[in-house]
Amino acid sequence: DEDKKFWKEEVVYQIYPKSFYDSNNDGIGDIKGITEKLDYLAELGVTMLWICPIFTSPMVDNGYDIADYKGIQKEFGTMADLNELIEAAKARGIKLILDLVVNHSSDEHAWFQAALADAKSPYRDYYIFKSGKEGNPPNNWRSIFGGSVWEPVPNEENLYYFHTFDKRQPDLNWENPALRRDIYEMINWWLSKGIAGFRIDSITFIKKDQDYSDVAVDGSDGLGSVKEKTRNRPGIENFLAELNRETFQKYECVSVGEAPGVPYEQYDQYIGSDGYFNMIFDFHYADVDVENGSEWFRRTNWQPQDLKELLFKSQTAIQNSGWGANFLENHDQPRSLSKYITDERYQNEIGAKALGALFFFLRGTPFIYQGQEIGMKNFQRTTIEDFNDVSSIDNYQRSLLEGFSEKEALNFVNQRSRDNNRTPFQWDASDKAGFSEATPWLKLTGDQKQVNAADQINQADSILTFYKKMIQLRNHSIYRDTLIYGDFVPLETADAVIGYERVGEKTLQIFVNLSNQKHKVQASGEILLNNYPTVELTDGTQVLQPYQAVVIRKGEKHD
Ligand code: TEU
Ligand code: CA
Repeated sequence: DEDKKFWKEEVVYQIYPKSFYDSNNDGIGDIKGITEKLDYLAELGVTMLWICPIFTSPMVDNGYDIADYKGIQKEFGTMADLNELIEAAKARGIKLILDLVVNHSSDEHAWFQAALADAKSPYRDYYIFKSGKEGNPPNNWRSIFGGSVWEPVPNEENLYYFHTFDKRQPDLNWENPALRRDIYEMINWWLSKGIAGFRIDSITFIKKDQDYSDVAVDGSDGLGSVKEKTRNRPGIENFLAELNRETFQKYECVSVGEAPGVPYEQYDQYIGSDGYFNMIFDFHYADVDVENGSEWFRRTNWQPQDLKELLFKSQTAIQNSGWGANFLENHDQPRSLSKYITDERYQNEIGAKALGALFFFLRGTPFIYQGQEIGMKNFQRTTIEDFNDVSSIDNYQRSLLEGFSEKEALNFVNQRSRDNNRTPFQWDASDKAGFSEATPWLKLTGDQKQVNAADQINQADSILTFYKKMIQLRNHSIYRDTLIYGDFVPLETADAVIGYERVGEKTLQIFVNLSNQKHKVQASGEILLNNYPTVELTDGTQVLQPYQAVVIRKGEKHD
């Protein structure tokens, strides 16, 4: 069948290597640490790992600032360690995808160093340099991590270089064919090494409007968002089509685009049969709690039905065009339990399983972020000093600049900080949570006595066991074909209940009550998964308890 693809059948697990497992007790997670935990991952049932950047880097943005695309960052290990991981994973039927960060490099990359050292170097055109205007930067664009996108070039009069993210992440100049050739060569080098593919970082930012003209000011810093002029801009189609043609298309691999800012009308171009990528992440629903994904103080008062509408819109659009990458969490998002379960009393097994069922059975490839499967939560920090993430520090400062108090600013950052999801994985209840014997690079949440993998492994009703059951149901049961390839059909329910069907050879129904009130739903049939011990049954009507989630085989119960 034309539509069958290996990457549709995977269950992906995302690893933030710095925080997964520390094999040599220096307080920093590493590649050997992943290899040591492969049995845990195989037991869970995941079939593919996405590992965040492990390449040589000064770690300003924890590896999203790459100084050498073909080197391994020393605290993560060596190329031999990576080869060993690839082999050991393969032996367990687990594939590996790596993170491809090609919108920008580190300022320590040899290309950028050569560009700075000599105005006549061919590498100058690998980056974006421009002259200032009357002693000011070339324009008023605000970088995503705060401040101007323009950084003065040392020792050169009135010259600036461009960065969409941090000033230590200079953007690569995709207008230059020589740069593009070098990037493709590097990608093919990795794909030839036997990795299964890539998650492609910030890829919608590679085309900049060439007029470099000012945007409307939208903050007290006198700047306006860079996104307007650099995210999914006209002309990007040529770069993305060429990237696909010169690299991914030549391999039996998977390409997962991080593609914020693409309207649904353009999903055909991105994920259609000749699309640039096999699948992309859709952020429309993930940003339900904030107006603007990178300015956390612009919060919304979202309700479950808002999430439902966004999710249904997303699923419908993706179904019309191609395939999607489904997620609740990643290394840029807060913990889903803290974000989506608004009644704190249910930020527990009940809430975690409800969210699991909600996202895991959507049409698309599910991505589980490390710690999600044991119900890890946000960590409230009491001082800005305890944050590591560059964008958290920027959002704190911008909140102050916009007139919020220190307390409010800290609140915003605590709610949305990327450090929420970057705390070390909680392997057990011990002092250092079994992550390391040393003090971890980022503070532990401290709740490892309540939330840890060791306690959940042998517990029949744990969150971890529920995740195992979900994976079993999707990939190893008689419902496999329906859950992977079946259609997505939204159901009419009470506002606070999200209900949908997967319709294939069989029909399954998923109902999730996202409120602390009871709600009735029209459903009958065999219950395959349930986050409560029981369910009230009354003639085709089920009463869902607060945050109850059920997966039902539609129809009469039969053996
Ligand atoms: O993120 C891209 C991106 O658009 C981010 O601005 C995202 O919206 C933001 O982090 C939310 O606060 C990718 C990576 O996932 C992120 O970790 C990197 O910092 C960023 O690119 C730069 O490489
Ligand atoms: Ca280590």
